[in-house]
Amino acid sequence: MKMTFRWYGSKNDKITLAQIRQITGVQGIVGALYDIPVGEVWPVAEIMALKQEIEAAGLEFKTVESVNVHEDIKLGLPSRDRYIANYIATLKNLGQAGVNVVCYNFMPVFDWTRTDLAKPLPDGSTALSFDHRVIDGKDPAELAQAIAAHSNGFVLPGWEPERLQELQRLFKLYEGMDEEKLFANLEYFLKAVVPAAEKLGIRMAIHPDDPPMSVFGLPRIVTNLKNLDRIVGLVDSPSNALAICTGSLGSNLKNDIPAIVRHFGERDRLGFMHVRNIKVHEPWVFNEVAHSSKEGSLDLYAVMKALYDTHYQGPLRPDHGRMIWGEQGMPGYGLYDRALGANYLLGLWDAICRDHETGKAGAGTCS
Ligand SMILES: [Mn+2]
Repeated sequence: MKMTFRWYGSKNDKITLAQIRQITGVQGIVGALYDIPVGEVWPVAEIMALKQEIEAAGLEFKTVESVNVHEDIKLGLPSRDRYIANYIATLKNLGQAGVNVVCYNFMPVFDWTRTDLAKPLPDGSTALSFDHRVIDGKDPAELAQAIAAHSNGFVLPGWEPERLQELQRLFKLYEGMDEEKLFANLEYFLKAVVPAAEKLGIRMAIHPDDPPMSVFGLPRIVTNLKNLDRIVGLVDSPSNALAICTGSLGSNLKNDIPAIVRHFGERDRLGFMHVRNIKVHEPWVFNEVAHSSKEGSLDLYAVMKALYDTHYQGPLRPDHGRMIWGEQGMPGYGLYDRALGANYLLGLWDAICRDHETGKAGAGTCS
């Protein structure tokens, strides 16, 4: 397991690489080019510049999150072939820079969805939260306004004001789209992209839908063990891998996260791990919490032990954190709580690895 930290680049992120370098145990940056429109090729010079900037700070750059999938690919429109060719060109450029994990998602229209970006917790911190009752009966534009009212000017990815005007057009295009059609479009994409990724030594890692449920009537398929199994079966290659996000999948308590990690770890289909905790109050009512297992509904020790037992050696990041100590910044992506989260997970890992040295942890891999 390699501890990594997501960074939005010197133009967009007020957290610096120098600060991240001082989080004990963090080895790598999870980065992306944020200024390239979805569907366009990432220029190799810009990728190299990002890599050099990260490496100059004493960190590695091997994991990209995300190369987003153009909506036409998810919709299965004839124009998808051009966007798939661009996607493969981007993978080639990333491969040249030594990137070996590319995270992506396949959620129609929206990326992750929350109904409150700054829900106050009892300790005075704030966290992202979701309550299906806020969404029920609302259209996306109404919800976007409601969220923007208490989000310090931040918007959810995919909910940018200029994009909301496009929503009507997109929703119209998705009319008649069901899970089976979306699966078929994912299959078409993977059959084109995975062989190219395999040649480049890149693992494609699909992120679960967040939350793993249909929102606004749009289908979602990256939701549970059965569907994840189906996805890795669409193309039989270690480059057709998963980014298991404990907080995304875990918001449905029917998903047994340590068992899911074990299942795909044993099959060598884990490409990337997002490890964080959430507190589920009732179905589809949850908020994010500190990483500690005692704080939430998920057993993160069991997750880390499953990674050890299945010899996971890929990247892992603490994913979202709360906003604590008065920090102002991008919801979910402050410095302090993610740093605490990384070190909580590293503490669990160190304890497992101490047992490994004395033979008490059973067979597993600690590197
Ligand atoms: Mn995640």
